[in-house]
Amino acid sequence: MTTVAETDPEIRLADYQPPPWRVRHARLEFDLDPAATTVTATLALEPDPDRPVQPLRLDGEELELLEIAIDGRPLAPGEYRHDATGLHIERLSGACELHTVVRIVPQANTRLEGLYVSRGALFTQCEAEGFRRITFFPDRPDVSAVFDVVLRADRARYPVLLSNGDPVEQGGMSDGRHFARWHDPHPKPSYLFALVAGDLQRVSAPFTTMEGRRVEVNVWAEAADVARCEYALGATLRAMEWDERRFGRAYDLSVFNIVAAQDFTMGAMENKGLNIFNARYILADIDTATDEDFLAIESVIGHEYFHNWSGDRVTLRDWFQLSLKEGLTVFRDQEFTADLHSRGLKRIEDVRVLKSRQFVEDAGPLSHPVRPASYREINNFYTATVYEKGAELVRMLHTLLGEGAFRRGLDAYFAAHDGGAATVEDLVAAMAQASGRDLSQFLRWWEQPGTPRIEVHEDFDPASCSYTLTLRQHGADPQKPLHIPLALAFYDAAGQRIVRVPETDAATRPGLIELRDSEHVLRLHGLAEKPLPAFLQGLSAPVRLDMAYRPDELARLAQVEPDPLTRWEAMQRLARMALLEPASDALDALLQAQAALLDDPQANPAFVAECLAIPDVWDLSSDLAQLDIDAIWQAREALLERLARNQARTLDARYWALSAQALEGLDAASAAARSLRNLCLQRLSRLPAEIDGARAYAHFTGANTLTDRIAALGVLLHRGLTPAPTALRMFAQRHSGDALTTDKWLALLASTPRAGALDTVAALLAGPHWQPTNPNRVRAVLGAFARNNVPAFHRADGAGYALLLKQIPVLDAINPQVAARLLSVFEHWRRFDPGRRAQLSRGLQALHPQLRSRDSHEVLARLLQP
Ligand code: B3K
Ligand code: ZN
Repeated sequence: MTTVAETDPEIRLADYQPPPWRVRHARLEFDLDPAATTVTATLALEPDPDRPVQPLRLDGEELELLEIAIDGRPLAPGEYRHDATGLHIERLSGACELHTVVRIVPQANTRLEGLYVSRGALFTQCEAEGFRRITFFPDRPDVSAVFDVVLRADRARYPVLLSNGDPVEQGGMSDGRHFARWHDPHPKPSYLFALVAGDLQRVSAPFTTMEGRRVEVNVWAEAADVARCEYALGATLRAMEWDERRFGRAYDLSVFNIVAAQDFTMGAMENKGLNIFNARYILADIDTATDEDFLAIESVIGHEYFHNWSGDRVTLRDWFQLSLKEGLTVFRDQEFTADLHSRGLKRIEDVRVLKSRQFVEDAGPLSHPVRPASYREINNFYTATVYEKGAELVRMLHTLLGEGAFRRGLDAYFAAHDGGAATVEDLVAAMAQASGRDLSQFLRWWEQPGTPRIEVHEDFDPASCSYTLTLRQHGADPQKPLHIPLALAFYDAAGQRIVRVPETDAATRPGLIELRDSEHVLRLHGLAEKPLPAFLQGLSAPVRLDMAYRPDELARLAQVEPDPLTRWEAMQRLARMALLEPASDALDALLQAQAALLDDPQANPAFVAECLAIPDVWDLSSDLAQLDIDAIWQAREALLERLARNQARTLDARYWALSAQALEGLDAASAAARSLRNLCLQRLSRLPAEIDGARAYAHFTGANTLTDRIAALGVLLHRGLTPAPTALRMFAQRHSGDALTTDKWLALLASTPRAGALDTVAALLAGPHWQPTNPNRVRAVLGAFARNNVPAFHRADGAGYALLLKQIPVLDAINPQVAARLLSVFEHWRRFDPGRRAQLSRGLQALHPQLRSRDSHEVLARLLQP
């Protein structure tokens, strides 16, 4: 069977053509109704003045065309063509005004792209190509227009009517409905358009920008949820203040609206002046959000707000440049969190995510450059590579240039492209200009897929007291080595830093050298003994370090390095060696190093918890050619048990010592105490002495935060302890009626790695909580099952795979983005053992005729490519 998706063309960066037609102004009128909304569009169109006038082609999907006129004259059927992808008008002589009226059906829109209904309210999601499901338009990021919008709707059902820009007018209508008029003075591409209509309430605060503009900041949600919006409102004000202070960027409208939607495919969306969020990144209080949730909310709020400049004021020439806004904005949100909280901990968290998601993505069939050269469905490229690796590329620029020149470069980039659509080259050119540096080789980072490897060889000659380091880089293209900022330090036997610049290098700044060639040799003289080298402090480049450290060297590094990330990395490497090279001395070194940290009352408990954590199965897998899932899982479980036995007394002592602080409140010190105390709880629960579950149950009932309640419930369920069913019942009752906290216990259940897990998941899918149209719910049940429940999902008989494979076509028909995302959990399959490989080969092939969307077809094709 040939589907539309299979015949869809590949879109190539090399084929980019500027738009033949621009839209100077767009006037949109919406008569809102969930069953039939009419959209009246009046577009002031202008042909590209530098080319002969081309035929007009406007994107449009699932639109019922009711009227069409040019300059007031209705078009006869022969004067235009309307097909499944849009509208074509062949003969136009020049600038004109196009009038169209279309009808759409928001309540039938389960894709959550375009205009849709969530719990009775109307929302839009237009990035990347959702606007074409609202009206006919050149739906591409390099066509920007000034928008005027009128919303008309029933006043009782939709008392709140929001769109982009500034509110102009609002009032009643003779037919009992009401209207609101919005004007956005900043030209924007269609993907940044938004509207919201619903029975919503808000929390609100004033903000005065550094330019003296008074802004009303509103966070909107359903009445029952509005009390949980205060934290998000505070986070918004912090983000606005920080972007002024750190990057000199001020807000540019009279209102800034943020709205929570319970049905939302991604995390949030940066529509100009009207950010729409997945409710999980807005709603929070001590009872319904964990410490992690609070940090994530602040970070996503910051991210979307920072897009106002890096994305909205300066947007993208084409979707290949996606990382130009996403990588830059992730870098900006990472810095926001680092400036407001702990820089060291934030870097550890970001590098953990980079390695466990992006390095893994790069190791499989979904690997692609930060700027892909081609795609079939752009929604498939909102990936860890575009976001997280993209942010690392911006971070490297910051490292190479330093804060001053980086800031000058960014200011120049915003000034030069304000109101326009830019490319990666534009950003790099601004940075080169501001710093006077040649960054042409650096551009290769956006082109080459894969995680580069730096292979290190040491040679110490005691006779001449000289030490030679040979660094070889192995990237995607041996002919085109990368420009790599490499932080490094050397330590002597006493743990003192050797402050000498290698003779062969003019370091950019102390401790930083730049690799530009495939091979780079460094020499140090006058050393009585071989120094201990440390590399990539702060992860100065997103590369793998291929260096044969001995376990005792890693343990020393974990002690002497001042950089928290490098200390954490040394501990992680040690754990990895203990798991994958059991014959080495790594286990003893790990036991000692962990014991020393656990016993150190001076160390920040949150840092200790990060260092004590053991890499998960996928972390461990990313550079293994073959994945023996059972063996890795068992080795990891055995190691955790060994650590628990070895640390039993200290774990118990710290558990009690941290209790008072952990039960204090939501401040950083209490959250840090909770993170280590919960690790102690998890580890202790592996001991035979804890088999009655008394400690975990007391932890659960004595908890005053969701963080502790969830941690204890997780332990009870995952260890299968006697009080588990009681605790689960209590938790579900306490939070019944709240979708986000329900997602949390469902995800815990689906992740529980115990016998019967598959029946549990099957029962969830058949039960009252299953809502395949709600992306959060799908992720809570199926996402958690596939990603976290290693023994059940990867059952040797293939039953776990079969369960997911059966759901994917169902989900694909509902929401292609959600289905395609879930499909990517199979990205490792070719490295599995022959039995699992055979099952998946059959299972994935069989999926082919059942899929409808371009999204899922593209992911499936890449998974199956030889
Ligand atoms: N730009 C949006 C993501 C849109 C996803 C479209 N499939 C959120 C963000 O990165 O800020
Ligand atoms: Zn973003």
